[in-house]
Amino acid sequence: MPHNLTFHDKITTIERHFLDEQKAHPEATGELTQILYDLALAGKMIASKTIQAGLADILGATGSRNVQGETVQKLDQFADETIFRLNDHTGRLACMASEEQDELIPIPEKYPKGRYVLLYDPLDGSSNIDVNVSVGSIFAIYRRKTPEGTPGTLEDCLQPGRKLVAAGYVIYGSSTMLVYTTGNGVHGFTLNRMLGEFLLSHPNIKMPAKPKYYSVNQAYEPYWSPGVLQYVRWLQTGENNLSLRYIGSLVADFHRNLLAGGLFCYPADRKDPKKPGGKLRLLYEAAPLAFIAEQAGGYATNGHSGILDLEPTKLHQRVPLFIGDKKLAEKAEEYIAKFDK
Ligand code: P6P
Repeated sequence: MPHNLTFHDKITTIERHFLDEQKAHPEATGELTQILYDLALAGKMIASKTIQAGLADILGATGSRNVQGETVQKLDQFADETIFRLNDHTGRLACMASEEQDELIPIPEKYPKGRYVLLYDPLDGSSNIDVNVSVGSIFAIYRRKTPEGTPGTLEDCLQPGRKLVAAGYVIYGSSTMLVYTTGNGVHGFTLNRMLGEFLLSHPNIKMPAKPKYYSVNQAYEPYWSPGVLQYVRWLQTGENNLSLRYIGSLVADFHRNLLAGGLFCYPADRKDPKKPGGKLRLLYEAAPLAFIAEQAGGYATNGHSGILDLEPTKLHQRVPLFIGDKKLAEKAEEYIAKFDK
């Protein structure tokens, strides 16, 4: 039986869930609901391609033409274009930003500009696809700050996570799931491929009180600060009784820790001088996942302060990330404050 569902529970589609949630906000225009619905549709479209990824070699490698004569795209390019094309013409967005695009993505001149801003990582961990490891899409939605009807600007994108109106991810794994929050709890939906419907399978997700895992790339140990090293050593003690699980795919690691209880960290390291602040991105990776983590009873920090309180300055800025179990994440701030002068 799926997680915490019993036989007689009603069947709720994601559309029905979005509409029920919208009822709780009488002032809602339905625009945010529609954006979420379009992102669920994007998830279905990307899922349909990820399950064929392994066949690219047979059906045609990236950039070549497959047996149907279609040009085979890199999956992350396909995911990026799918999310853009589902949202560029709807009149619900002022602008977008994607991990795949260096600059802010304007809404084409011919289309109306809306009240929201969508930031997304279309396919995080795409290098894992070739070895059949779960990957995911991550999205963050803000209300615009600049005047309605005008093209969105960087100011609309560079907002702290506290201002998020919605955040979520789609994980393409043994099953396809969409997990999201609008600040009223975290809810998970599993894709029924036969119906093409996301069905509510994980209502009101809360991180278990007793965490089971910690996730970090131990190979970077020689490049960590003293505080991070002491913190990870503490995670490994019998006091925490944790197992190490590290998939190397952020959404997969985060999702496992969300459901089973655990702490994921990608600390700053001295390994790559170009990435002194860790590898992961603030706007469309750390902040949306931090919103979900906090709504599920967890916490996310850069080792000094809450991820959701950080004021972004650049679209693709990186940030050290300790996210998941609240007590374990808070401890990272203690160790770094104590050992990193
Ligand atoms: P490393 C995947 O490339 C990714 O961006 C995240 O999904 C993942 O958590 C991280 O990088 C893994 O990085 O340096 O441990 O291989």
